[in-house]
Amino acid sequence: MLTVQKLRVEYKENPVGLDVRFPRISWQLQSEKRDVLQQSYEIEVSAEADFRRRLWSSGRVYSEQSSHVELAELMVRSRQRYYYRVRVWDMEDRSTEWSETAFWEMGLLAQEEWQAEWISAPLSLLDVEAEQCPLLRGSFHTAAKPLKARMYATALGLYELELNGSRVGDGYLTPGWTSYGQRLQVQAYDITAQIAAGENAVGAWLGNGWYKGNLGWDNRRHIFGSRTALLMQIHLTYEDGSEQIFATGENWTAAAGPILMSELYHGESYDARLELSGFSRAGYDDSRWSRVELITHSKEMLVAQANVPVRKIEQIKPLKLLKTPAGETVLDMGQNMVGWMQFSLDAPRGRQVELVHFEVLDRDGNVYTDNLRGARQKITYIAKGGGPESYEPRFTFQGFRYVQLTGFGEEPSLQDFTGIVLHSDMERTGFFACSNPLINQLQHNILWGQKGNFVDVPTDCPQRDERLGWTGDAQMFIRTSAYLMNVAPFFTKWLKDLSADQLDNGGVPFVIPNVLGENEHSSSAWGDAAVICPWTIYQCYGDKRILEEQYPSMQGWVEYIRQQGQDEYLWDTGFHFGDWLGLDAKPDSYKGATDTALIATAFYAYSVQLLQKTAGVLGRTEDARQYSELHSRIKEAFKHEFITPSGRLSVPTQTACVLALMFGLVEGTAKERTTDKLLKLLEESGHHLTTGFVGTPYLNLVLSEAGHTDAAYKLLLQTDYPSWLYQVTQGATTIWEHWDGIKEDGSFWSKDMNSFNHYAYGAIGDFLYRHVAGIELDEAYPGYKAFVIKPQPGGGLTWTAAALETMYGRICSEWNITADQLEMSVSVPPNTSATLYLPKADLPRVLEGDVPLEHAAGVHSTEQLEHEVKVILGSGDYKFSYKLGAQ
Ligand code: RAM
Repeated sequence: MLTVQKLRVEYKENPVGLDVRFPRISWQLQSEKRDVLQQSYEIEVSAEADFRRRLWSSGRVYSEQSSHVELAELMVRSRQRYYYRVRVWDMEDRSTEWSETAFWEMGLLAQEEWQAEWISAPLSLLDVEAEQCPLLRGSFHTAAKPLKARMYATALGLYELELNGSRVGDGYLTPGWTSYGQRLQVQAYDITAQIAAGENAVGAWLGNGWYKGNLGWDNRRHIFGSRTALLMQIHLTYEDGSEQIFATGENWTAAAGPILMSELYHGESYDARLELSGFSRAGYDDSRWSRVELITHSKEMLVAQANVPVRKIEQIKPLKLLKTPAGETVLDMGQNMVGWMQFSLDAPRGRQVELVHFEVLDRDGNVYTDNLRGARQKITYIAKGGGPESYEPRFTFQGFRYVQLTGFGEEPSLQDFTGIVLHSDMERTGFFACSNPLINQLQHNILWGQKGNFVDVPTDCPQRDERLGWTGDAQMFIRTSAYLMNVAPFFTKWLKDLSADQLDNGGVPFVIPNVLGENEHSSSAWGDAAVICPWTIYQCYGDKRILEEQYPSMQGWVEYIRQQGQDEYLWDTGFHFGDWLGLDAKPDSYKGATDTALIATAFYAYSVQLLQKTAGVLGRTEDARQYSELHSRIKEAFKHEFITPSGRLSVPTQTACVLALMFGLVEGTAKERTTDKLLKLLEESGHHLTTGFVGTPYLNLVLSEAGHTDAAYKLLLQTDYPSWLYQVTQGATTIWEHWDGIKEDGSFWSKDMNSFNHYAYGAIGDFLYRHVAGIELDEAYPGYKAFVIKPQPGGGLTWTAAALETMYGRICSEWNITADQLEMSVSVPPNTSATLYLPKADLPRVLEGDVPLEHAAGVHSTEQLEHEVKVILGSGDYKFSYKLGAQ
């Protein structure tokens, strides 16, 4: 039975509040059968769930497309809900039933629809010096219970809303972080169930967040603005079709709340004695509250939330309570996590407790907070007394494994503490395990690096006074991140901010949103995020729209580079971070030894190549032609500048070799010599890497692509410094910023740049999925419409099991070696096909189930290659087995 499943609009299940004018629909097929392809589809859209009246129908469309089908003919209306369903036909012309009905709902599409005004608490109410946070309140009357009620809200700063005493929505750190001057997100909430007939009340908490709070390492604040404010509007629709709007305005009231201080880096101070309980309930007496002030602030930059919300994703209970040699009381969460602590206590009124969050104990086992630099990561809570009470913060988050407790008494109970993990609620898509437990821990650490640093924007780290959207780090990790989770909405949003913050001359700020100022922009390998990120999302999700939307930004970046030097084809000017934190750096420098002109020119070539491909995909033939020519010239210039006439790469570092190979800048003899040089350099360093941020992500890939998988495994499996597994053997639960964050003698690399949760080196995840498990894209069929499975067993691994949830469904690749026998399980989702390479296989000896390979259903073709058998597969679940050949 063929069925249509998992209906999505703009990657989301039944979203409310979209502002995408031409929403795109995706679905998946499910079938027990093999070799299933979609021959045609039909989509129906209706304003009613029972499809009594159709608003639009696609008719039967003969196409295999089942993701991102754009509804280009539907004229969407503000606040309208659209129900839709899909059916498809297979190649035998059999149709499915209609899918279950799904829906999406538009948000407020026009600025004129906003009746709400920006409201703010009078500053005189607050201890401004201390950054006290205000509460706001408004109430309204409804004659009857509405049929439908929606709330649209945003803030300057962060907000949390309550309606009639309960929280609105389950998103945190709303409205999220964008380039606030140009883009400010609005969240939409279905509040129908929360609205009562009669009196209703709305309460709001406001916090500083990214808008107004501390950002960056030099203690800057008020970067986007100096005053928090709320904008909120409720639309009520009654049974008779009439409507009522209730919005923020002058009749709202304000008061100082119990939050005495709240900062992303520093934590929160909360005096529970100042709670105004019941303030968001009807009938609350706010006669002692003050009138709000109306703020003049534009509404032009309002946009709907594009990303998935930050939510509470999981809970962690502390592993143990430690008493440090210095006498400190410390909780060990067992995992370097990002979020906050929830705790309860039974204490007399006025008792103050404190929690200081930090990542590692020092070599003596004491509290260590130096690497947090200026970030205090501290929660202060003053009890109201009178029975057990509990608390968790609102407008901050911490990066930590340990929590130092003060004021909880000698023996606090572990029961009273829970770690709440917060991050953007991205669907988990990738799963990887193998026979080596250290690699599995590495994979775990990569995943947790992503969790902790995908809190609405891709950050470098989540703990110190930084946590910024470093473009380089994002670019290095994006491919790995797209294996682990669905990151398409996440990067769609962030790239819009990148475009928004890009300079007029095409330069790309070091961090997005840009909080470092006008002059901090355009390092090679960092700015290239403008091109690499959209291209990667396109490849991994088949999302052509992101290329359309980012094209001016991608092109802007390339054209910027073009203007930089004397020579249009070489980038040998300006500031670059270089191979950041490379181990071949000079003492006291963060910049690895690789010539920055080589790095810059190599990335220039790569970005131009991707831009050329993008132009091709978008049908911009003339651009494609021009960029292809530019690419050849850059390649020529690279050769002229960095390769000697006899084919030797003139910059003898691991990273230089890696980039030249990865970006196809060396050919023939030069390619051979560069590969040999890389192997030699590795040998000289005892099969250890010296690469930094720029070289590391590609190191293992180029080795295995050049046929030296054994060398790649050797690097992967090293357990002494410097290596991925060194940190694992040191007990890491996330990826470190430095190869030697903690040295063998237990001392630290440094105190000012030593994050223990920095995902950049986690880019090795790419190698695990792509080469160890072998799940690889077919560039010509983006989104895994067709893909490759080419596992490369080695490194003493006896089995690997990996899976990837794609737009079409789940791809699986599992291999298992026992004695001289290899077994492989492979899943190919319906409506896709795969090219499988069975390593060391002898065609006549390969079975699928108990049938000879060539006779198995779903197998389209087979071919014996020198070291492997190549199989073209239609959809289905397969089990291959064979005796390993001698090759
Ligand atoms: C550090 C960041 C980041 C890196 C830049 C260059 O401050 O942590 O990881 O990209 O520097």
